[in-house]
Amino acid sequence: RDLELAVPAGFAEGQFEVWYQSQVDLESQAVVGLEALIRWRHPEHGVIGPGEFLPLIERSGNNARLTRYVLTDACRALQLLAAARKPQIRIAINLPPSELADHSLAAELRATCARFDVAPSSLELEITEGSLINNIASASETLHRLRRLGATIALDDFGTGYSSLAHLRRFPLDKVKIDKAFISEIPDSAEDKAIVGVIASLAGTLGLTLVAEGIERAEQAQAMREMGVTLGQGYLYHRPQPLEAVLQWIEGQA
Ligand code: G
Ligand code: G
Ligand code: MN
Ligand code: NA
Repeated sequence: RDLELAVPAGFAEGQFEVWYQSQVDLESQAVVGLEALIRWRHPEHGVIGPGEFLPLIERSGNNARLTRYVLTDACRALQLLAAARKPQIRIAINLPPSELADHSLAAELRATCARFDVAPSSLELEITEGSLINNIASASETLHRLRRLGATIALDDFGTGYSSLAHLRRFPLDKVKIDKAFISEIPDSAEDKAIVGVIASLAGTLGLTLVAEGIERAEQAQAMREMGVTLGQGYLYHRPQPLEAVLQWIEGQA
C-alpha cells in the first residue's frame, strides 16, 4: 500500500483527526489539560496511528501543514472548552523538530489564537530533545518567541533521548514529561524509581513542572505522587479520544 501518495488526499478530504488525551492533577484527579494526538482515518485502512504515518508526512514535506492543522483544531477545542465554562483546561500540541527551525510558527500561533478568541497561554508546545540538538540557536529563538506570547513549553519523552541535563537549564522550558518507559515497571523496578526520583529532584530545583506519562495503574500514580510528580497522563485516566467524546465527559463533570 502506498500511504505516502495518499497524504495530499488525506488533507484535502479531511481524513486527519485530532484526538485528545487528558492530563490530570495526580492529587485531585482534576483534568488540567489535554494533549492533541493526530490520527488518520483512512477510507480503506481504518484509523492509523502517528507512528505509522508521521514519517510519510515528513517525507512528503507536510510537517508544517500538519502542525497548523492541529493548531487550528486545538484552538477550536479551546473555544468550545471556554463555552463549556472550562477555560482553565489547556491544550498541548506536539511539534516535530522541523518546526523549531521555522520562525513563522509563533506569528501563526498568535494569529490562530486571535481567530478563535483564545489566549496563547492556553497552549503548550511539546518538543523532544532531538529538536534541540541540531540547531541550538534557531530552536532557542523559536522557543523564546512562543514563550513571549504566553505559551508554555514541555520537553516530551524525557529520559529516552539524549537526556543531556544541560538542556533543562539551557532552553526556556516550563515542563518535563517523563517517558512512559520509566513508569511502566514502577513500583516493581527500584532502578526506574531511582531514575524518576533524580528527575523529580532536579525538576524541583529548576522550577519545572513534572508530568508522568503512561500511567496505567493506581499504584503507579501513587508512587509518582510520593516522589513529588504533580501531573499524570495515561490509560488509567483516559485514552486519547475524538474531541466530541472528550467534551462529553468534561461537560459531565461538575
Ligand atoms: O498515540 P500516540 O500513538 O498518539 O502518539 C505516538 C507519537 O506520535 C507520540 O510520540 C506523539 O508525540 C506523536 N504525535 C502525535 N500527534 C502528533 C502531532 O500532531 N504532531 C507530531 N509532530 N507528532 C505527534
Ligand atoms: O507525544 P508522546 O510520545 O508523549 O505521545 C504519547 C503516546 O503515549 C501516544 O502514543 C499515546 O497514545 C500513548 N499513551 C498515552 N497513555 C498511555 C498509557 O497509559 N499507556 C501506554 N502504553 N501508552 C499511552
Ligand atoms: Mn507528547
Ligand atoms: Na511523550
